[in-house]
Amino acid sequence: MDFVSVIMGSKSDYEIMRHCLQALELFSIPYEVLISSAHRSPDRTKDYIKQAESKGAKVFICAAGMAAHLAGAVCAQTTKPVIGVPLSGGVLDGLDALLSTVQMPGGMPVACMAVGKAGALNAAYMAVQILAIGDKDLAEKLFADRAAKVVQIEQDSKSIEVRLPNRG
Ligand code: RP5
Repeated sequence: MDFVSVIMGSKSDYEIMRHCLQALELFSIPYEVLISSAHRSPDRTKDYIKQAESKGAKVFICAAGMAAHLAGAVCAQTTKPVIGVPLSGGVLDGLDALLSTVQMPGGMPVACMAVGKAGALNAAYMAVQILAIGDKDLAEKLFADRAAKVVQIEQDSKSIEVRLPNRG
């Protein structure tokens, strides 16, 4: 079965990454989620990638903070798309994780999302968009989600809107 694999470097990352899981659930995307670290459990991370690929993982989402090498370490083990989510938490407040995730060497891509909650959410959307390339029903769900956002913006605006009359 095709699924998305979500890996985070520590249990302390879960509070933010649950937003990613909720978004995958919104689109009824099967996923696996687990904790594995590039630094603290490198063998577990490497072994898992092979297992996940053999089970049908199509996209990997990797979230980590501080010296965030998880997405890069996973990229080294697979040619499936790897989406990185840099998380804040250290004294550099996510800038460390952002640079560690985004600055991959040529030929070894990680799609780096925003730092924190927006990045967690966007990682799920990016994975859904990748899967939707070959899935018309999923693509329709994405269009519907965008249309709902337009309606939401209009409703939110109406609740606070002040507009002056047009001139002339
Ligand atoms: C990273 O170090 C983890 O992804 C986490 O964001 C950060 C701190 O981990 P803990 O010390 O909270 O376990 O590897």
